[in-house]
Amino acid sequence: MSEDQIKNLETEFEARIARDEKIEPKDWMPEKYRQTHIRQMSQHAHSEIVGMLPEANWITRAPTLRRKVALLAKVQDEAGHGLYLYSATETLGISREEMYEQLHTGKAKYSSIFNYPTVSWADMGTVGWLVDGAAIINQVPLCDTSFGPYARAMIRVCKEESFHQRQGFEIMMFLAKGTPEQKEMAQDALNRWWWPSLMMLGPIDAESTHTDQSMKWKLKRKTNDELRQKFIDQTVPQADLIGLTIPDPDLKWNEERQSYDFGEINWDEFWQVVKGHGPMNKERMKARVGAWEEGQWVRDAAMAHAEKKQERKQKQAV
Ligand code: BYC
Repeated sequence: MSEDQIKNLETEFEARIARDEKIEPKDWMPEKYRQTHIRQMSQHAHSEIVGMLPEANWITRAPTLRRKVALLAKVQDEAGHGLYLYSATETLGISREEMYEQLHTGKAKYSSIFNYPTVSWADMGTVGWLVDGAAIINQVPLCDTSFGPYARAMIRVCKEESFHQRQGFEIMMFLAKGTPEQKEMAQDALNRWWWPSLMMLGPIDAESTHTDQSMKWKLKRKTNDELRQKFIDQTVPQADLIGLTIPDPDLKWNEERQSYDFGEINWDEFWQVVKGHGPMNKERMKARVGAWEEGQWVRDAAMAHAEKKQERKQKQAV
């Protein structure tokens, strides 16, 4: 293709983005657009899959049958989100094996938040309330992202996440109005998960390497700082409602901005976790790599069965 032809394609592509048209897998797209979508979407898929682990930790110890059923269903939903997202990413020309390999070798990231341990039942409340809560704030704008398969996957994912957020909040509400020990457990979980939940929305805009270009391509519809502020403004009244205290002495309503001012986030901790030095990074990777290796016989069996089926079909045809 000549340079002029590529320029024309680029101009037409930018015009389609400006008209808010969806870009579909077989449409022409700049290579960087394709690559940055593979990066973000596969990391999103990995987060859903690794994100099953902290909650799976409590399925056998859920306090009632109702809680166990709800938690099981939630963890299954997360698996479904991961599978949608892997499929959507495959439409960009990368195989699932390659994506897994990138995760297992540390080339691809997954959300920092899943490198923290879930040490009490109340953590099931904070994961649903805060982690799914932050995820919804991040993902609702993604329903309007420019790449069709990603936008469509997000619509269903958001509906399910919103249910997850409510089930987490309900756990917290219940504990907060329970015995003093239960309330203390809820407060302790909030103290541990608050700051990592703010970090989950990504580095401050000034340090975010991808935001500018991703906003231009309408991959991202809001910046990391905008999303973080929205999450804080939405969540503080919820904590007030159930009588829990956000662990930030600098948190204060700003009348002029009609938003909360908040304290300093420990970005050093965030980067340490992203670089693999969080409390649970090693364990999370061990679990995922182990699942991949132990599942080899299932993949082999499925392939052998498919080959036999194909052979039989060919024999019948002659
Ligand atoms: N953790 O330029 P930036 C769920 C990386 S799961 C680790 O701002 P971007 C759930 C970033 O990748 C939902 N790394 O990046 C599941 C980049 O490094 P690379 C998870 C992070 O992409 C189970 C570098 O830092 N949601 O809900 O413009 C149970 C610079 O950052 C993080 C998604 O995945 C992080 N937190 O913006 C319960 C949403 N933040 O790639 C719940 C989709 C940043 O250059 N993703 N980095 O090596 C996004 O919206 C965006 O990718 C982000 C980051 C806002 C996360």
